[in-house]
Amino acid sequence: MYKGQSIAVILPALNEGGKIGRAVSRIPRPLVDDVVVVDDGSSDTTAAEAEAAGARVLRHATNRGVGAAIRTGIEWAQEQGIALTGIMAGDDQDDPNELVRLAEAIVDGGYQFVQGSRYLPHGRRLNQPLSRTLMTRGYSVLFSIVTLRRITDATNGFKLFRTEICREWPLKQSWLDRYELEPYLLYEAIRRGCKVCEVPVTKYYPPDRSVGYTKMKAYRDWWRIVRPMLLLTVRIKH
Ligand SMILES: Nc1nc2c(ncn2[C@@H]2O[C@H](COP(=O)(O)OP(=O)(O)OP(=O)(O)O)[C@@H](O)[C@H]2O)c(=O)[nH]1
Ligand SMILES: [Mg+2]
Repeated sequence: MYKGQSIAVILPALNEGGKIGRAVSRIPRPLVDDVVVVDDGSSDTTAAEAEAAGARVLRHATNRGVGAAIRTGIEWAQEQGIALTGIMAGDDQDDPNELVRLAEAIVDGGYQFVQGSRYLPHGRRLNQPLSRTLMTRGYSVLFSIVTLRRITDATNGFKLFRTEICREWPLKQSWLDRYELEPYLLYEAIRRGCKVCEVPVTKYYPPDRSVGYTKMKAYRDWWRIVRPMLLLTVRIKH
């Protein structure tokens, strides 16, 4: 709860055993009222670890994709009447203590959708591979051109928004089931004239390169991130 506004944070997770417990337990309470892990058909200890760390776990029996998992979380927050919904990485790459900055921007600053940015002044990225820097920077330039709005970190998964803003948006489309949903949310927030801002946050990558940090497959999943802005801009999708 921040100044009387309830907050739920959704962590989509696929086989994040060894990481999800820490990601959940670092989330500050009582700032956050509900931590919701959406376990998307994991075959490891993700659900048990998340529960033991104090999360509410919503389970998909089989893998449906990160977008489908986030959608499940958003629907849950809408049903519960939660004021502010956040999304964070289930692989422990964000700093939950920075959530308060996002809440301030909404409750004190009057914004409706707040996107975390590792590239704003005071934002940080630790151990980030060069390939990630090139891709996330390049993507954000393209995103800024098509939305006519300067966005420095359009692929950052750390965000907080007023739950109500997307109640009427067509989120249930199956083409949004994987990596498409998150950029879709940002694009729609801008296109529909919501008050959108970025705030500086930190993104962590494991210093040891042998520890996996991503479920993304090159090309296939990058196309999934790119396609919402292209297809919405040329109005092939809505
Ligand atoms: N529920 C669900 N979560 C997924 C799926 N694929 C990935 N995730 C989760 O989404 C979160 C982010 O996924 P990553 O692939 O690491 O992508 P990212 O952290 O946004 O970006 P990078 O680490 O820079 O690649 C993690 O918590 C993953 O477990 C999926 O199919 N279903
Ligand atoms: Mg990751």
